[in-house]
Amino acid sequence: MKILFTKISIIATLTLATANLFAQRVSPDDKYNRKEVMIPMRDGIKLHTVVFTPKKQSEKLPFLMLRTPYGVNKYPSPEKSEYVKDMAEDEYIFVYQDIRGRYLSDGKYEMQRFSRNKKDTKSIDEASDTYDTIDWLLKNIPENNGKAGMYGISYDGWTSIIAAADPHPALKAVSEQATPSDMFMNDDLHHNGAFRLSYAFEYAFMEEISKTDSLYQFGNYDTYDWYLKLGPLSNINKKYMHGILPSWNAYTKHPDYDDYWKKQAVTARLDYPRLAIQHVSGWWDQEDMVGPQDVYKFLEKRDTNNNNFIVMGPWRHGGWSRGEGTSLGNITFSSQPTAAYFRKEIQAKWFAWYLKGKGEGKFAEAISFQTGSDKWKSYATWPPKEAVEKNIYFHANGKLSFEKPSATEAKTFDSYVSDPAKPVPYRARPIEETYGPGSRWFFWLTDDQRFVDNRPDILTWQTDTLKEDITITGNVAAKLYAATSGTDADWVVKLIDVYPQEYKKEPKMAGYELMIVDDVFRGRFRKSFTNPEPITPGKVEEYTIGLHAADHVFKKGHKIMVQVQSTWFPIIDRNPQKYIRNIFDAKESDYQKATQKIFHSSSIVLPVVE
Ligand code: PG9
Repeated sequence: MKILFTKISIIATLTLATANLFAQRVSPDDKYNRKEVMIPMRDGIKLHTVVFTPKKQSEKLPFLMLRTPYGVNKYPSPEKSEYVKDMAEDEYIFVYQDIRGRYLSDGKYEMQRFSRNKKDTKSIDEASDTYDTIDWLLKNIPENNGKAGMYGISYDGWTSIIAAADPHPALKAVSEQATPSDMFMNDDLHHNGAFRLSYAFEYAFMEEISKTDSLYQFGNYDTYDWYLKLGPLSNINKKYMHGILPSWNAYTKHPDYDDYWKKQAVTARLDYPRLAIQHVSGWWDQEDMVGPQDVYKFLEKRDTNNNNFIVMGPWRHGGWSRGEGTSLGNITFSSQPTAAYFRKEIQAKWFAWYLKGKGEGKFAEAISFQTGSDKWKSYATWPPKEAVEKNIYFHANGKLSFEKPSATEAKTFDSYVSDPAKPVPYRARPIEETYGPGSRWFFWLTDDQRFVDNRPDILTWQTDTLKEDITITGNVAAKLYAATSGTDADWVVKLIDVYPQEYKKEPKMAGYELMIVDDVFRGRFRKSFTNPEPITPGKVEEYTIGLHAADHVFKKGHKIMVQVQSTWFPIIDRNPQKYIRNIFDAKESDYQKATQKIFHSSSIVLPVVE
């Protein structure tokens, strides 16, 4: 333990020093002046803030603010940042702030801090810190026009939407991009109650071991191996962390959907869109794909003033912020610069209208880059009403078709043995540390699924070659009829676009198996996420698994494929397959093999647009 603490304190010291080393040097050709200020909050804590104002300013300008746990000294003059350079040309006062307790800000950091008790006037939260910052900026940076906007990706998207939940009156527009919404149901930490082990552990370490980002030193490049050797989850604390990561400790105490998760959810903190809100989501976002769609949906029901918008594109987590966006992993989008288009034509125009009144102010309710056809689309509602639900069924002999199975066939099944000692890797090994050197984490959702084709613990169904295009736009769900010999089970379902075996357009893509939507469901939560229940061995149960939204064309000549499996490691922890009240308390001997049966009455419910 002593050795551990010494190692950790070295990391902490090193990273604090490097935070300053990375401080962006100011260059004489910058178009913006830069100043660093410590802004006092209502409880006296000061937050480190960098303010960029144009050297030549033609009019009073709005603030555009980003609040982050990841350190702000790295940001260059705005015209040199790919993410905001289009907006920098339009001129704004750019504000970057280290949130409380991170990098050069004072105070104590709490990951995704809960909302304060407003009756206690001294209490604080991220919304009050934003409020106090805007108040200070309005009074102390004279070149402003009295308006502020916020934007940011992921944690920075979350700080933006949380500010919108309890906004300063000057806050007029928020573009939340890839915010997590509900960490038990979706996004970084769990999916449908299944725990995202590698992400949760590595992220808690990265953020909580010191004031600046630090990677865990696994000493094993293939973390698949490390996590398998770890054994039961309790070994994280027993062998390595010894209770020093507050978030990890909280995860171990809240294995079900209790108030801890319910209160943390963004939608529990929002009421209606009091200001203009844009939600941005990537179809292959490996961290927070669902968050923006969830928050959009919640606010849309209460959006009487047409203040709520959504943009979805073919991006990984934050993929719209840099590069052209003509490709992702192995997938190309017909030479279309989707990310550059977003930044210039969507993001910049949206803020110009809401913060400066410039432009026409006409924005589609939902903008989506439809994959497969590779076309930008606008929709009056999201999901569009035109889509019709159609079931595609899992038949015997691996056939997938829109034809309903007969009553006799529906009673038959395919089966596999799921062994927690040999879990299916979620991406081809080596599985590098999530944010470690050479990590392929960022693209894994677009990986070719042929890497698991020959495993005996995966079932596959596929259609004949499609004779015409099939377009799906909206939410996809799996309806599984499944039984297990155990008392708990995970069900992973992937909907895959199989490219033709001969693909002259791009030969390296011949036969490629591209996941379009996918997710996991932890069986114990089939009746309630709050009160889990064991599964009766052998009993056929119905599982409805939301696979989330897609806007995709399965092209003529392609095939549609479905895969089902029960492990997805180490992104999802191993289900012991024996019901243990709290899986964080499971012993190694609790992990057992199970025989899984998937009945031919199962299907995927597709939102088909004719
Ligand atoms: N996905 C990261 C995160 C956001 C919010 C909470 C925890 C993790 C991120 O990219 O910021």
